[in-house]
Amino acid sequence: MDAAPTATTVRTTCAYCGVGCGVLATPREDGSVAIAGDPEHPANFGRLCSKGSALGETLQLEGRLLHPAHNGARTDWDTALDLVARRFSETIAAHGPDSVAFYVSGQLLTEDYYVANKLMKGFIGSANIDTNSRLCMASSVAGHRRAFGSDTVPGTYEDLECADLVVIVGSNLAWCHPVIHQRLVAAKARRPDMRVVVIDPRRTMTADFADLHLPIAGDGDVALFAGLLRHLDAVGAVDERYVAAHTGGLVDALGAAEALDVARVAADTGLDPAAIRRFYELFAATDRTVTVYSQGVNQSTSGTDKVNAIVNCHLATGRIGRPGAGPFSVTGQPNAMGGREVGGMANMLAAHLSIEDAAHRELVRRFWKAPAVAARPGLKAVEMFRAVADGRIRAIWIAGTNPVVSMPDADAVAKALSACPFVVVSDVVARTDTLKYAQVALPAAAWGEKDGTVTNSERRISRQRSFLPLPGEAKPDWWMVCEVARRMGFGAAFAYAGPGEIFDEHARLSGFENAGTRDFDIAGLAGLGEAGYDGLAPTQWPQPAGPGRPGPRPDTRFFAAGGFFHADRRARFVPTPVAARPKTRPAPDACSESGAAERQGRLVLNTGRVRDHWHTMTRTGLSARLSAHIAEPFLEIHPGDAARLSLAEADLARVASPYGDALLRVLVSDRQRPGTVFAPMHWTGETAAKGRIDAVVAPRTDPVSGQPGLKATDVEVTRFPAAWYGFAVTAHRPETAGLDYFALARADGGWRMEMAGRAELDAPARLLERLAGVPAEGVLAYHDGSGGSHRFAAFEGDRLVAALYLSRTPVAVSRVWAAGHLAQAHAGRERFRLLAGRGGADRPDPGAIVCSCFAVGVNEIAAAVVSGRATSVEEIGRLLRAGSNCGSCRGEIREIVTRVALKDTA
Ligand SMILES: Nc1nc2c(c(=O)[nH]1)N[C@H]1C(S)=C(S)[C@@H](COP(=O)(O)OP(=O)(O)OC[C@H]3O[C@@H](n4cnc5c(=O)[nH]c(N)nc54)[C@H](O)[C@@H]3O)O[C@H]1N2
Ligand SMILES: Nc1nc2c(c(=O)[nH]1)N[C@H]1C(S)=C(S)[C@@H](COP(=O)(O)OP(=O)(O)OC[C@H]3O[C@@H](n4cnc5c(=O)[nH]c(N)nc54)[C@H](O)[C@@H]3O)O[C@H]1N2
Ligand code: SF4
Ligand SMILES: [Mo]
Repeated sequence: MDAAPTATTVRTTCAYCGVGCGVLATPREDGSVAIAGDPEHPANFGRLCSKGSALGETLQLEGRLLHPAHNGARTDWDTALDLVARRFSETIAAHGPDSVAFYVSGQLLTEDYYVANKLMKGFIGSANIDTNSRLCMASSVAGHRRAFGSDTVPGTYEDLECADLVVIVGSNLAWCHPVIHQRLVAAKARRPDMRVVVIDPRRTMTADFADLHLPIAGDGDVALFAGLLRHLDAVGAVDERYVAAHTGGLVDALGAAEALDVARVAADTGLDPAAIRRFYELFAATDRTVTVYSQGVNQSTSGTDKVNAIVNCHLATGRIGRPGAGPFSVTGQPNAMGGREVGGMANMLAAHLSIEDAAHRELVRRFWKAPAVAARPGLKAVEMFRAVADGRIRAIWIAGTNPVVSMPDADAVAKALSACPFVVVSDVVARTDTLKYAQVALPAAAWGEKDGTVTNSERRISRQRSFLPLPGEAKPDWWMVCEVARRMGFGAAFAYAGPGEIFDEHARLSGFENAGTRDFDIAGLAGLGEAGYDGLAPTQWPQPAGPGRPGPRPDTRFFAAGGFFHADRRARFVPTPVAARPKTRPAPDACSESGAAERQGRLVLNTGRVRDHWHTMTRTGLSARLSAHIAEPFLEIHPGDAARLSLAEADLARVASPYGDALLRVLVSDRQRPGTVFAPMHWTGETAAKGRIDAVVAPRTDPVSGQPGLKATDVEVTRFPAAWYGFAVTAHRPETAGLDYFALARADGGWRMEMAGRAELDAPARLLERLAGVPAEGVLAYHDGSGGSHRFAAFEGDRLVAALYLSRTPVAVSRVWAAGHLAQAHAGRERFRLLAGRGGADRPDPGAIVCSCFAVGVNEIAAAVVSGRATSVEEIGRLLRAGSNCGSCRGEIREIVTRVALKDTA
């Protein structure tokens, strides 16, 4: 927000999503760091979203893991590394190489990932290395490989800007890839003829901006796109020349789609036939079409078929690899792509080589001078943790991921780890749900401290550079892996002086005996030397060795003129069978069996993300600003379903499946499809009593990719019968033990917490003492005995230490207003206002925060519209600044402005 580059400014890349925005980080003398978008980075040209702009607020050392530990006691690096090496070696000696495993992450840097994969596949001789990318990108990888013969993303971000039609499938771009979304919004403003179609069961913020929203029944995508293929053929939109020259298998794919006329597609997708027709006609008529997709496609038991159903339509029309045309899988994590490049998944080999191919294995073995390369694929994430549970895997090292929160059937993952003979976890924070099960905890260098490369969704390799010293005894992940490798007797192959040398080897391997046979070739980036690596500018691959290297190439796209990576250089159409049953049941019918089931509370659980939190919140949870947008885990439910289940707004609901249960705040919303509910994936055992939604999610996987279907679990939803509800703000982290329900978040100057209990509170005043450690005596109190309402405020000098609001119904106090008091001094009168639970006319309640950059709330925006001072998003920006920095909230502001304006005229 406030950072003009200075001599100490470091160019780096955002820690969060796969957009891979360039960041300028400027450490200041007071220890803080100013953050700004890098105007020269081709992913963002200076833009940042709310999470990126708040990076500076997540760099504090409080809560960091700073020393190695063994069974909870501090130890030194030598002891810890010796122990890890010894236990892994002993386990391998006794039970074979497949008895050990690594579970890593798309948040590791390419260099970390490369050495972990090399150690497991080349030197331990097992392929039991898998990653959270299995939960994220595996279906896209599998779909690409089936169609293209390689895991290639053909296009670039620019394609979205020059397309005439952008189809967004199962992707909440506005919240999850905000800078790509902003580029798209800007392009549509320049070229209003551009059309945007969003296919998502929920009406998301992304759908709000679309010309056409198709609220598809969950997992209806295969039918929708197979039906589209049939339509393209029927109306003569197939590019016969491209199909004949560069592909194979169209006839079979059309055969599989034969029955899918619009009526049948409507039945399978729950969509209006007229809307389906409109989409099909638009697609058929628009040459420059890009189809963007992410987790609504990948995280499904038919995920790989969904990918191929989409890709089929682009191959049939020859719309691939040309400006403004192509299928585009956008990646989630900052280095999801780098992980794929180094082959860090159980069914891949390094450098986009294939583990099933004996010649490829031999090539890698020679290049690495490895004793043996794993001869068959290893266990994929879900299967890997099952193997931990049943004792096939007896030692596991988890790095850069929090599976006790993020894996489906997460309670089973916790149980497996608690029974595993040896668990190593490297992380940057000291308290995570997974670290609880670690015998050995290894402190990793965090963003801003570590150094290496990441690859974004459009194949662009960028440097993450350090601008802070390593705190405590933290070390980069690549160093830990190499030290363990050395102690296991493989020192010669892991003797790197730094990440630059690892990158160099990775680049050389990509070009080794390649000669155009593999898509991933960055041999042109080998031999950069230390200075060249340090200064490496963002570079898209491929970058083969040769004249003029490295640098921008005339065409950074793939496949416009064929050249696929199957042996015959042709692409394959993959016939996609229609999913057996859409996951969203038809609207309840009083006479049918399913109607009866729904009345009993059975719904389909969809899960995903919110705008301002990142995954398990170990970093975004540190920022009060980001936590203010959504501070509590919730269950979004359609008004019809809510009424049927007697759930009111702000009630608490229990969501249960045969795997486990969660307790969430009810959010009634017509954005939700009837018959389905949505919950965020972010809350953990650290931040909520029962907010880990993956405890509920079924571990069913796609048969090809092994990716779990995280967006479709049959659940039962019931009202949690709370006897009391509470809200507290506290200056210190409150005690949460013994609470049936809590959700804890940072606030400016302290914490804020929602609470509820099943049993009556017999001594409300004691609760404040338990939570905040303040003696009940000397606390300001207000009781309305008949209504069961109690309010307390405790001060130290003129500072508020804790305020607590209790009620028999969900507490109505303004959260933002109450939390705002932690950072203020309080004179006498102000103290009583705290008990009243609302501000005077001089301090109106801003309402829930919409713009996190400038902390502007919904009430302030609405008031500006009502008073006539603003009638558009732009005017709100000029008046209140809201939406004028990162722009992530502009969709929400637009909605508020429209809603209030409509009410005003009604
Ligand atoms: N704010 C924020 N941004 C992030 C992240 C984050 O944690 N927070 N994480 C990053 C990561 S790792 C990832 S993978 C990406 C994920 O980015 P997205 O894929 O955009 O995010 P999700 O919210 O998981 O899911 C996207 C949408 O899929 C829809 N969906 C569910 N089922 C179906 C279906 O059957 N068909 C269709 N068509 N749609 C369906 C959901 O309703 C949801 O709106 O975001 C990245 N960016
Ligand atoms: N129900 C449901 N579940 C989901 C999803 C969903 O949509 N729905 N999405 C899935 C997807 S797409 C993803 S990507 C996963 C994400 O899930 P996770 O990967 O489990 O989530 P994170 O919170 O990103 O975990 C990263 C961990 O690594 C630590 N860390 C950060 N930087 C470093 C580092 O440099 N080194 C080391 N060693 N550690 C570091 C962090 O503190 C944190 O504990 O969740 C998956 N789970
Ligand atoms: S879009 Fe936001 S989270 Fe993603 S890389 Fe850019 S600034 Fe970071
Ligand atoms: Mo992801």
